[in-house]
This record gives sequence, C-alpha cells and structure tokens, in this order.
Amino acid sequence: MAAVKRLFQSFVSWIKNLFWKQEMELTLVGLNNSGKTTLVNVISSGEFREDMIPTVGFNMRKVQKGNVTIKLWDIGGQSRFRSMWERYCRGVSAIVYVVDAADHAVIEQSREELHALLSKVQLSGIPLLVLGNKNDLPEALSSEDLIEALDLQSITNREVCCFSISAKDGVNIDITLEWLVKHSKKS
Ligand SMILES: Nc1nc2c(ncn2[C@@H]2O[C@H](COP(=O)(O)OP(=O)(O)OP(=O)(O)O)[C@@H](O)[C@H]2O)c(=O)[nH]1
Ligand SMILES: [Mg+2]
Repeated sequence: MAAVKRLFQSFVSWIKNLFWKQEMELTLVGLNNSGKTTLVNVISSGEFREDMIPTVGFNMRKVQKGNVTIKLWDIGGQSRFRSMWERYCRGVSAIVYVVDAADHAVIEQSREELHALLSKVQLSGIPLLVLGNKNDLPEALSSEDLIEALDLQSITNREVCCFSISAKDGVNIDITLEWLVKHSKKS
C-alpha cells in the first residue's frame, strides 16, 4: 500500500513539474519623476501614457509573462516616501532602481539614495537592476555614464546590471524583462 502511495505522490509531483510556474516579486524604487509608474504601465499594458501623476505611497501590480507571474511593487519616489523603500525591498527577487538619465541635476541625489538603500543589512545580496530611463531624450546619459555617475562599480556584494531604456519608446524593455525573468525564483 505504501508503495502505491509513493508511486501516486511521485506521479503528482511529475504533473506539478510539467506545469511548473515561476513567481517573482520585484520592487521599483528611484527618485520621483524617474518613470517607475510609467514603466510598470508599459510592462503590464504595453501603453505609454503622458498624463502620469506622482505615486502617493505605493501601487502593486501583477503581470503575467509566459509562465512567470511578476508581482511589482511601485513605490513613490518623493522624499517623504523614501523611508518606505527598504521595507518594500525586503525579500524580493530583485531591486529595480529607476533613474531619469536625462535629469543631470538629480543624478547626485539619486546616487546617494541608492547607496543609502543598499547599505541596509536586510537587503544584502539582493540583485540590483539599474535602469537609466528616458533615453529618447538627447541629454540622457548612456549606461556607461550612469555606471560612473552612480558609482555602481563600488557595489561588490551583489549582482548589479545597468541598462539604458525608454519606457516612452519601448527601448530595451525586452532585455529588461529577460533579465528580470532570469532572476525569478522557482516556486
Ligand atoms: N521622455 C520620456 N519621459 C518619460 C519616460 N518615462 C516616463 N516619462 C515621464 O516622466 C514623468 C514621470 O513619470 P512617472 O512614471 O510618474 O514617474 P515616477 O517615477 O513613478 O514618479 P513618482 O511616482 O513620483 O515616484 C511623466 O511625465 C512621464 O510621462 C521616458 O521613457 N521618456
Ligand atoms: Mg510613480
């Protein structure tokens, strides 16, 4: 009888594996006006909307990409919400840090906020994807410039990747999703 039960259990797990699903939870942070909510909209609906309003607190959105379910936490970037960033980044598969690559006046502040966030022990080891958004604007920094400006080389205790994207024109959204899916956890 026990052998039959074992056989049945292994059959069940075989079926489960056949339809395995991946699940991931991501948090998007970065200064206000960097384009986080716009990017979430583009990822979930493929649509760019000009009339964005600043995020108050946070939004949660679930997106299905193939057999991967992505739970996205989109946190407000205004200074009064920045103390929430750490809490929402705990335990996620990856931290996505969005930067307005065309706004040179706030790059320094963006670097400071990023390094302050990464210094939190609770977040140690979580992979980081930095997205230099708005590359449709001529003054936007390239990913190489951004690596320099944000001092990303100094981050050695986790995996770090940096892409130059445009949520508006849909540039490099494909490689962004590819990277994110690659970092999902099998459930
Ligand atoms: N040119 C250009 N503008 C963009 C792009 N992505 C977003 N924007 C614009 O940037 C502004 C801010 O976008 P949001 O998505 O609201 O920024 P956010 O990071 O969510 O801001 P908070 O919620 O305040 O943290 C909006 O006017 C967007 O239309 C882009 O790729 N290119
Ligand atoms: Mg927002």
